[in-house]
Amino acid sequence: MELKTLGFDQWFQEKRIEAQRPDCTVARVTAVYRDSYLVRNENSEILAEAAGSFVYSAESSVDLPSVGDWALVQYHNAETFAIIHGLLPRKSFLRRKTPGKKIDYQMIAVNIDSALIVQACDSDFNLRRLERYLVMVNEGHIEPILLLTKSDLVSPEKLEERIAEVRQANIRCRVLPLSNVTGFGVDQVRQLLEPGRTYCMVGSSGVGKTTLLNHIIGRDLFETNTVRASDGKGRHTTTQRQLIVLEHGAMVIDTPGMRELGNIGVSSGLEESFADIWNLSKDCRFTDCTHTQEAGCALLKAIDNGTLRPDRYQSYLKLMKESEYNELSYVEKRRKDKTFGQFIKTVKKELKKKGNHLL
Ligand SMILES: Nc1nc2c(ncn2[C@@H]2O[C@H](COP(=O)(O)OP(=O)(O)OP(=O)(O)O)[C@@H](O)[C@H]2O)c(=O)[nH]1
Ligand SMILES: [Mg+2]
Ligand SMILES: [Zn+2]
Repeated sequence: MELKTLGFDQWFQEKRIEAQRPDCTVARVTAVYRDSYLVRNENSEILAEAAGSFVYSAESSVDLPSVGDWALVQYHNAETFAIIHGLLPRKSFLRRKTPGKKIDYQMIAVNIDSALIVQACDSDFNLRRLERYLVMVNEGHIEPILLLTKSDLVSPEKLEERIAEVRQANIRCRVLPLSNVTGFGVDQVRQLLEPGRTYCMVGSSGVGKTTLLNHIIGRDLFETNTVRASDGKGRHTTTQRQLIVLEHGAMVIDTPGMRELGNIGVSSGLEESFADIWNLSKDCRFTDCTHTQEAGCALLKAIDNGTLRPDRYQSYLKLMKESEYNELSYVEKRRKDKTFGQFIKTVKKELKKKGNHLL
């Protein structure tokens, strides 16, 4: 196998030269464990550890190796073990904000060409969640593809309806319906995966990501999430992100289902995901229009005359608000949080005065 087959193209070749580490070779990170990694090159896939100096120079966890990274490594012990000394710049990334107040990101995977956003056609289907995924994917400079699984659980009419809903929301990515039970659509997914390109599956737990991957591989390589009859709880749910190379050369990263995406903290992805609204807003009278009450707001006007759907407008505003908060500087955030803290204090005081001793 050549490095090219693993996605090492001209772009990475240049970055490798710029890195000026002739003492290292390159290998792709295929899995991340607590203190170690799996790295793969043209010959093997072996365990690796990060060099202390490299770990200490990292400013945050985002700078440490992620699944999909191209690492600068040195091989030891007859090439059975490797040390990672650095990373090549990333071409694209999938990240999400970690839950909690602190503005911190968690890398899901990097150097992805296309994201396979997986939603089931049954009750899991949710346009708002889909929009969030699209923002995340667009922000990371990745092509989105929507896979609608479990088509066997809905009528053909319902399936058509789902796809129509996606189109009505102005989502223009490729949409592929499929069923892991009947096999419908699985071949189309297989054909879509091109050799040398990296795909990352994202979506809620239980939508059938791992089942699809097993289906594509042609055997049950990975354990899937079966629901126990006794307590209704799932098991064998994916806990690890892993990059696997398919027989015909495409690479797929399976990820554990995400419970929630958290705040998105971006606006670049918003601009692309809501291109229709973005373009409309250029016609607002005021450049700092908040699109909520201003006279001459093009969005409000579009809702009035029926060219903009109110639910799409609402989710845009909601995501916009989250991203604006995230783009405040640290000091501004502290101030906002402090004001909120003071507000809580005042409320507590008031309640105390009224004789509520629970506080
Ligand atoms: N009816 C139906 N069931 C499916 C389909 N695809 C997967 N399932 C079932 O859904 C359950 C969950 O599938 P998984 O592949 O483990 O889901 P996952 O997305 O990998 O879940 P996490 O690893 O938790 O993120 C399993 O019981 C599958 O058999 C489908 O197309 N139709
Ligand atoms: Mg899984
Ligand atoms: Zn406006």
